[in-house]
Formats: sequence, C-alpha cells, structure tokens
Amino acid sequence: MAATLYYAPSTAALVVHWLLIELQVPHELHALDFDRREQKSPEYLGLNPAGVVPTLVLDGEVLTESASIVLHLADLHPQAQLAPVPGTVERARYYRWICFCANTLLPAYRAWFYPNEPAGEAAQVNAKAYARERIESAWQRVAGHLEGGGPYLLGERLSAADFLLTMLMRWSRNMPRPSDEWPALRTHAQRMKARPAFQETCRREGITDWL
Ligand SMILES: N[C@@H](CCC(=O)N[C@@H](CS)C(=O)NCC(=O)O)C(=O)O
Repeated sequence: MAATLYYAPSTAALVVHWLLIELQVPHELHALDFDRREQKSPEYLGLNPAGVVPTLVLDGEVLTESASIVLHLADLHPQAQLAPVPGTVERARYYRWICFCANTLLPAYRAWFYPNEPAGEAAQVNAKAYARERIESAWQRVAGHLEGGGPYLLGERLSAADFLLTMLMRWSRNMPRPSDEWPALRTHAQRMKARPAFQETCRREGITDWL
C-alpha cells in the first residue's frame, strides 16, 4: 500500500496521521506551510479543491474529508477491529458517532477557528459565540453518553470513532471551556492519549501540549 499524507501539524490531518501509525501503514508525509498558504496553491487545489488538510493519496486514489478517511482506513484493516461489521447494531452506533463528529463538531470548530466564514467579517463575534455554544453542548451530550456506558463511544469496544473524537477534544484545549472540564471526557481522552501511537504522532508533528 502506497500512502502519502498531506498535512499541517495539529489540524484535522492528525487523526489520519495517528491511524496510519496505529495501523502500521507505511506512509510518506507531505507538510503544507499554512503561513505561506501552500494549502491554496494551484498544485494542492488540484488534489483537494477545498484547500484544506487532510488529503491522503492511497494507492493513487485521492481521499479527502477526515471522517471518511477514518472510516476507510479502519475498514482496510479489519484485524485492528476498529470498525464493527457492516449491518450490525454496533456498526450503526459507530456511524452515529462518526457522523456526529463530522456533522456537529467539525463544522462548529470550523466556525470557531474561521469565524468570518459563516456570515462574513462583521458577524465574527456572534459566529464565534454561537460556535462555542454548539461545541459545549456537543460535549455535554458526549459526556452524558459516556457516563451512561463507556469507557469508549461504543461501550467496552474501542473504535475509530474514539480516535476522531480525541482529535476534536484536543482542539478545545485553549477554548474558554475545554473538553477536559467534563470528567467523562477527560477520562476518555486520558485513555486514548496513553496509546503509544498517539504519543508518536504528536512527536512527529512537533506537538508538545495536551499530551
Ligand atoms: N471537513 C474537512 C475540514 C478540514 C479543515 O477544515 N482543515 C483545516 C485545518 S483543521 C484546514 O485545512 N484549514 C486551512 C484553510 O482552511 O485554509 C475535513 O474534515 O477534512
């Protein structure tokens, strides 16, 4: 399997990077310098027209959208048991949490980090306040779910959804109310952060906080 990950440190590419290491997929890294706006270069836009990371080129196929890459990598490595069998109740729960991350948390974070996008420069303050509300209410829901039967999103069973969730929890670390303030989320994060592949991913990306 030939894999090249286009990434920038500490972004939505982290979960893909982490899974490549966790699943021991040989890969090359191609760093994009956001300060130089390399993610908007014509060459990169040819791969990923949205001009965002991650992009994973896997055996010549260009894959974008972090959640969809997570699903695919987990399916490609059934021995790791990070994806329940299609058609089972566990698989339905797995889809639920992957989609929750992709449809609820990711767009709310996008609005938090890029508050001009929802309604222009003039609405930035409101956009950010509303994004914060959405993120915190999402954490409330996830915490309630984990309190009702963790330690993972699917109960006793670890799945790729937990990796995606962990990346998203990390993004709240400098927000007014970080996810670590919910004890159930902090416990989940501690468990995931203890995985050697997480530590190795952070080391390779030069990340030194929220370890
Ligand atoms: N829905 C996309 C969102 C990716 C995204 O927003 N990535 C951010 C970094 S976390 C990015 O590349 N930002 C650079 C930019 O928008 O110019 C995904 O999940 O892959």
